[in-house]
Amino acid sequence: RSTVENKNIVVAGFGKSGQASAQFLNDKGLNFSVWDTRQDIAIPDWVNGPFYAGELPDNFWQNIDIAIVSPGLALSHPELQRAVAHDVELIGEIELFARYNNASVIGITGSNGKTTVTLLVTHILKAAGMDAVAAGNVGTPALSTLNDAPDWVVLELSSFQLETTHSLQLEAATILNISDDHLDRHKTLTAYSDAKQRIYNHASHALCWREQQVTYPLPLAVEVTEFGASRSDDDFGLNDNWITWQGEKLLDVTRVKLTGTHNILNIQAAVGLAMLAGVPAAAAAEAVYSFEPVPHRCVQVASYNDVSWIDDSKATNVGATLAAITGIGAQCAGKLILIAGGDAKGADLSIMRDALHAHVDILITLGKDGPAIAALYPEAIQVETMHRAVEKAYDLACAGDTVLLSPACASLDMFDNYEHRAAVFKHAISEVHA
Ligand code: UMA
Ligand code: ADP
Repeated sequence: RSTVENKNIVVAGFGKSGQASAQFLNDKGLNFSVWDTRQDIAIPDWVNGPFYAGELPDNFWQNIDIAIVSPGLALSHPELQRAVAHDVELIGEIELFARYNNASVIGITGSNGKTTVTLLVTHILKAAGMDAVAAGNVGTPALSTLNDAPDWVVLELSSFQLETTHSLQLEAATILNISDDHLDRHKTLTAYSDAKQRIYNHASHALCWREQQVTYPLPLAVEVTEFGASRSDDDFGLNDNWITWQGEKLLDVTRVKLTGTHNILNIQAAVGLAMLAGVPAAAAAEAVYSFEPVPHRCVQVASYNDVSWIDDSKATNVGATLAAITGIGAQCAGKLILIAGGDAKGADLSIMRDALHAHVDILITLGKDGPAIAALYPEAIQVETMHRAVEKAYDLACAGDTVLLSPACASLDMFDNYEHRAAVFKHAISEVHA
């Protein structure tokens, strides 16, 4: 395995991954410098090496061998292009982890469902008595798992992380699904999907969605297990509210706390990954019943006058919102009132048109790309603030209706992040009801 000893290293980007990388190099007694594009970044005492905030000096890259690049920094950044021209090796925090890790690793990527599946696999492994931790894009940098040396690391991997990962060995890996996301950075769906394909480069086994060819390894050199929400005698299938394994009933969907067809796929993938880690199928299925839904992903947060308020603030792309409106639209007895909008990150929103017409009774839009969503639907109500959106929904909802916040967009045009957006939504509900 190639390591980073005796190299001139720069940590590029000083967010969570950059700080974890710097801490790791510090602990190893290695020299490094740090660069962040933000001028106003706070520099902690423990960083001994040079710290560059904002502009880099001329000829900076001349003596650098490796840059550990944060996922938030685009590889197309002019400074990183300059680095490439100077033959600097660009790797990410995940690649650094891969070069020093001894645990068995499961890798999960996809446009939607990564966090849910990552936490569900970890839950199943732990329930089976295994020493497992969740890390990666889910929030805990992968490098921070090296100290405790667990037997298993369940890694959520974003396309940005995969772009700079080269040698990660995975016992099992999945691309759950692919839909438009992050096109502001990746530019084309092919480039985005190619980044995701990198997860299979050194994987022993792949879990793929039967209905989406792009989730399969290309070339098909890896052993594949398939999942899908339709009848099948092969691998995972769905039959009368039962998830089946090789045609036999395995898991009763009505006993699970997660809702929606998309979560059936997530459960199949998670159970499949856990089985590949050695958990017997029946034990994996049993553990799923006790898994609590992850906040901000299609979770009911209030219920007044028989109106149900659902927080799906983590729906930051069109695929997630389509899953929510088709799943909830099919179940909901009364009207479905959708609150959507924010920053669409360059996605083609028009693919939502048919589903909006089929499942949504009232559409309320807000944010930067609110008008583009409103244009898909006659008589959409456009508002300026979340409070106004909630007020409108409250006035229009009757007993039996559902109000769903599922923005199909990132939150950064109006909020700090999707958790903040959810908090403002919840606060507004309690205010209008008071
Ligand atoms: N930034 C700069 N200049 C820099 C470096 C960063 O402006 O030099 C900005 C970025 O544009 C971004 C922010 O700082 O707005 C944070 O970026 P970062 O690369 O420093 O990110 P980290 O704090 O290291 O967090 C990253 C992941 N963030 C991103 O991919 C943007 C976190 O995923 C992840 O939990 C963490 O590593 C640990 O692995 C977050 C995320 O939003 C949840 N991921 C995207 C998503 O899920 O859609 C991909
Ligand atoms: P990620 O980590 O990939 O963003 P999450 O589990 O955090 O995935 O879910 C993000 C959003 O996607 C939520 O709105 C959730 O309801 C939705 N979602 C989860 N799984 C799927 C899926 N398999 N297909 C479509 N949407 C999904």
